[in-house]
Amino acid sequence: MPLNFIANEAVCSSSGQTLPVIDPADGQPYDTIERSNATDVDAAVRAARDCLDRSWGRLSAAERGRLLMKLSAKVAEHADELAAIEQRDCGKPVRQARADALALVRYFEFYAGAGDKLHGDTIPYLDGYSVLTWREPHGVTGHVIPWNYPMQIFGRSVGGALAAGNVCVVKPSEDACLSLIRVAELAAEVGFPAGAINIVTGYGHEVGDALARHPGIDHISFTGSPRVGTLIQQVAAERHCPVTLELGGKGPQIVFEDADVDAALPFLINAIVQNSGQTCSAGSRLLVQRCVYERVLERVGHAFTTLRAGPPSMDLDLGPLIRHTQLERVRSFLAQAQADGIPTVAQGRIVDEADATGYYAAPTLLRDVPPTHRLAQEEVFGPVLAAMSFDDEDHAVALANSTAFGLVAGVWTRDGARQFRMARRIKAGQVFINNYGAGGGVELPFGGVKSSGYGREKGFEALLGFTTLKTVAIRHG
Ligand code: TXE
Repeated sequence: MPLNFIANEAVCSSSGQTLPVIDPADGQPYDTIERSNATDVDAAVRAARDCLDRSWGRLSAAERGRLLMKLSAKVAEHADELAAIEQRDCGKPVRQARADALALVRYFEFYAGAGDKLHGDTIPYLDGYSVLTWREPHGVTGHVIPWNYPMQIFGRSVGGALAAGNVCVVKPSEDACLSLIRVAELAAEVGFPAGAINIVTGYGHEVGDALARHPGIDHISFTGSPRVGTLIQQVAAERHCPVTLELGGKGPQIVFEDADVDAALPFLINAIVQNSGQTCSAGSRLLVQRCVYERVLERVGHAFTTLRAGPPSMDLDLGPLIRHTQLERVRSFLAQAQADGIPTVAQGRIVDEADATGYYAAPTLLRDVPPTHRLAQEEVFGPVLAAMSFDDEDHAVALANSTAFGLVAGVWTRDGARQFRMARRIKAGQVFINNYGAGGGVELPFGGVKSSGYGREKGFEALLGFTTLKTVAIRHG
């Protein structure tokens, strides 16, 4: 029965109500979380502000970094425990859950060493003046986190915010809260002051909305659907609160005729299979040059037939999807494909050991998907790969840029000049050449253009987003 975590204490919600925690592997409830509301958000924001004023805001960047490093080490000690929690809560295969825990370790480590490298400039100005800029924290930052990579997204968002000198109020997804509550407990154990990290659980339209509206929140980081991103942006705009939005994508994986297909294959598969396709940076469109289209589809199709979905504990290629509605969503895309005559090239299988009541989807490769079809335009957020062919570079660029999204793209070609041209012409926040980093790379700035959102997380760039710049002009004498 994990409770909210406010000011380093486990507390019940003011409503006294709870929500069930469902195991995606069998659809059964096995725990509860608090169903919080605006009153609980207010308590968390007050605790955070108090911490900022009395404690966190008085620490040097080096002292904050030391605490983050301790937390990194503590999370590493508890990686198996956290992975086990995440495995059950999100339905992640063992390897994925463990990779997520280790990514969290790495985020805290990275930001522990980064906070004291943030500095401003001195700017030449009029005679008799000294002008300098300071990087200051926003203050109390709000973090609305989804269910697909709770630990990773917490690490990249909260890690950066804390390192930059902010204190945090976190609203995890109602579908995946448990690991983050445990991480907040670990933070308290290593000496984070009360109020530096606060977790308030519950529904988005109750807790998330209250967080976005709260006048004590100075910056909001949101990762989730474009629909909710728009809502948060609107609410935040009313009080001119800055937001960072990461709203998903429709990543193209582009294979030219000179590509090393042997090298590409595992990346092409992993980019859509990782976390059962529930990845914002998933490579969900496969664009292949026409002259090698059949050959590449045959290879990818064969690989798909070997994929297996099953119980997370079996550590197969895929676990279940997060919840029933997500499975329904994937099924509706596949039904539409069938109704519209889009051919299925290959499917993986769901193993017999998988519970019939679990939320399993077989990985599916579709071909000749019309570029304007929903399957080529909308984020399925499941293990469905939409293949289509292109004639030349211009055509590949046009297809790659033809969706509302622009988060991540992959390009496979041996031609060095083309690598650069493609990297320049693709409208996305990240372009991978001869690799595809679905979600990876703590050091690499990450975020989108167009409907994928704005602002950057990960890497040093994220730290800048968690600060505001103050210009100080001193006239001497
Ligand atoms: O997202 P929501 P859902 C995409 C993906 C998926 C679709 C729907 O395509 O199929 O979104 O997923 C909180 N005010 N992504 O419905 O609702 C909510 O509680 C404030 C891509 O799960 O956007 C949760 O904590 N907050 C994505 C978070 O928003 C609100 C990851 C995300 O949930 C709110 C997840 C409100 N009014 C889904 N309503 C990615 N970019 O990785 C909900 N929330």
